[in-house]
Amino acid sequence: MKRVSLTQYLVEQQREHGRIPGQLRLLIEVVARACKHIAIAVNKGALGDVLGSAGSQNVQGEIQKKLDVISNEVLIEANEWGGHLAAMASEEMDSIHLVPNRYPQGEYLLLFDPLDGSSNIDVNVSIGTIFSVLRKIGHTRGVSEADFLQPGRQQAAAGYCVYGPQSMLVLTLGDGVAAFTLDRETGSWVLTQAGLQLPDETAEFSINMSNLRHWAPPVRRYIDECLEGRAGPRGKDFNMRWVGSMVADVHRILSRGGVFLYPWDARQPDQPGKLRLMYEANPMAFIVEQAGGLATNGRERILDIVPARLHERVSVVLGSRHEVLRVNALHAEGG
Ligand code: AHM
Ligand code: MG
Repeated sequence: MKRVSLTQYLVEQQREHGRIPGQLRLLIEVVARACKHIAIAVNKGALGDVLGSAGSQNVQGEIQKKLDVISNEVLIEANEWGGHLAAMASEEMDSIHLVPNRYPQGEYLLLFDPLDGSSNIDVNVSIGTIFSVLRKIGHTRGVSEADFLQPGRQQAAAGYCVYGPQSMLVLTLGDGVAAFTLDRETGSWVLTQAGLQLPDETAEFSINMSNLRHWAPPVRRYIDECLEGRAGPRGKDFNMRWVGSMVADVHRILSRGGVFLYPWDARQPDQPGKLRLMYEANPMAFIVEQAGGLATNGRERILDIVPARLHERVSVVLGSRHEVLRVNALHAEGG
């Protein structure tokens, strides 16, 4: 079988469809290379002294793991000098990171969750990196946080890497979804699936059931209906999976269908949810929609939300169409 590398895929996309500007192509290649370095660090585990806590806290008050900090540094260093970026923002940094003056400034803004699924790092369960790419609007040299506050539908690209039994890169440039597997011997990302589509119908949901008593009525009702199985209103038995790494849960859903929920809950009533709009929800929503699925906060499309803040949180319901529509309908009825 002819092997198509990520580089070749991007060159062909650019040549055939004229879709990928040179800076965007470079950006994707640089992010993919950084993810390869993160994958290597993840694989070393205790042998590379990368497990455990870094002894610091991030802007959301969460304890940072060593791999959170290492992955953030790898992404920043890789992306600073190429001339493709104006600035970066990360779940692990309080404010935006400008490209230093000594480098040329590019047209794009890069946002990332450098190491998603932090609670799974030390237990050898799949974790990942999530990224989102926006265009900088306006041509002045200065960049501010306000430049980042664009709705997710304006993303130029989005992707994630999952560091699991295989390391995989899943990417959208706004025209479908492609998946690449890291060939550890050659160090190259090889195209292993193009035109990923998730099934409309599913019988598998993904939610942290331990929070059941804190959910709002529409979410409770949706899960109750699933749990009632064949005898209930849905007329079929559902299975459940919850890895606790969004990348791994979303990757499973892209691979075989399903619905993922991280809804608002009463533990933090003032927060719209746990997951972050700009680093987690938007890129995953873009990928899922490009694969034929839906992504909402129960009421509105995630990609239409206009962010007010960089570290804004959001409720997330995404995956196979029919399930997301059912959750939305229950919200519209008020549960
Ligand atoms: P992180 O970016 O700090 O790892 O947090 C996000 C993660 C998601 O990957 C996952 O879906 C969720 O948090 C799991 O949360 P919980 O432990 O509450 O089930
Ligand atoms: Mg995360």
